[in-house]
Amino acid sequence: MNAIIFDLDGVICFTDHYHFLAWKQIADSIGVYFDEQVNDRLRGVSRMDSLDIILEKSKIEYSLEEKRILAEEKNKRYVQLLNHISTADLSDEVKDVLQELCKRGYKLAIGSSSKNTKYILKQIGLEHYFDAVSDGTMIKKSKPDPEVFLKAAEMLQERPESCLVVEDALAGVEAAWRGGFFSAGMGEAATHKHVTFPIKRLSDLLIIMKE
Ligand code: GL1
Ligand code: MG
Repeated sequence: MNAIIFDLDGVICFTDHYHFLAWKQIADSIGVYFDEQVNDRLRGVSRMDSLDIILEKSKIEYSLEEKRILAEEKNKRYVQLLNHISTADLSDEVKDVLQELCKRGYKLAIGSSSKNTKYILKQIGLEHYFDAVSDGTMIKKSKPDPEVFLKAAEMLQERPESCLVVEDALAGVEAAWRGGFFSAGMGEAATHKHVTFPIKRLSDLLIIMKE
């Protein structure tokens, strides 16, 4: 393998809770039940697809325009929460693993469904760190479709079979598998039947990826 493509939310940084808080405020405002279990299904899924999952529990049908307004409102709240993150939110483990993999000669990329990817990378001080950043602003279909990872591989000028995708979401491992990538899955993603390497923590990558 020549390259590693990292998911962002839940792998490089812990923005998951902010997504949860922002979606929870929206769900509460329209009286729709929302909890951590529903939130787990949103991992790796685009903003509009996430909203559709939340609205499964709604008794009311929302028009496309109403949904656009709700999604925009969620994003406004999420971005407000993101204002509080900084380089202090980049863990030592993530920093050390990225540095070591870079030293070992691997190309490093981001493959995230989030349209806020560039902003988050800037906030945590990784704006110029990756060889490629493929995100929600560049794709038509979010995970479990492999588009975001295929785009990253293309930017890196690598074939999928030369890349490892690192994920915390089932939809992310599914996308990696569909695209012909190897995958390392942590948390729930470690349980996917097609995950190549189930891992406990990010530093396990240093065992998998040779020096
Ligand atoms: C979107 C969704 C989130 C989450 C991320 C992927 O982020 O809204 O719920 O699934 O994609 O990690 P964003 O709103 O930042 O584009
Ligand atoms: Mg994730």
